[in-house]
Amino acid sequence: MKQRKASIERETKETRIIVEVDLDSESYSITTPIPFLTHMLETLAKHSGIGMRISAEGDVEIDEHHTVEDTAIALGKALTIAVGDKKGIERFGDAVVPMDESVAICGIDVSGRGVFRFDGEIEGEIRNFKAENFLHFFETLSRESGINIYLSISGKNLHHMMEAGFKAFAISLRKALSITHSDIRSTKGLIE
Ligand SMILES: [Mn+2]
Repeated sequence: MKQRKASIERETKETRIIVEVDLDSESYSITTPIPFLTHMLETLAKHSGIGMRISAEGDVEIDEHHTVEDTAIALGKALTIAVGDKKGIERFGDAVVPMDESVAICGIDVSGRGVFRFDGEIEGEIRNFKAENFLHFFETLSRESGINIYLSISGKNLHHMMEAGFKAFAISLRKALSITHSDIRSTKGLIE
């Protein structure tokens, strides 16, 4: 089987991001200047079963926005390349993840289009990671990876809500990117 890997290096005046993904490996190492983002990316790697090496640096003294956004851009681009022509992938994936009083519901379609829809109310901040940047991460990742992501979260504890969201997305991704047949899962014969 063709190797499903990619690496992206992206440097701007605001950030420097290196992302390597290997859909058929499981090892990961994540470094970012935003501890909660690191925690979420490790959660994503662990539960998606996707091998990831992510090294992010950025101007977090201004706001964590640039670093979160650019990490999502690089990860999205890497996933697009690693997924390739989408031959044999399951394409759709979903998960419901309860985490104590919170619950996240996710459904994804590796469609090549990249629309993000969020249902719920999420606000607040954990250290230097704001809920608005949690949403911005998924919106950006969706656009750059061409994966439609539906995410619904309810709960009270912000840490649980965001972590359940990342876990539900990770499990959905593991299902959707798994090789389950030998064809293209579309009546068009093409997924784009
Ligand atoms: Mn946690």
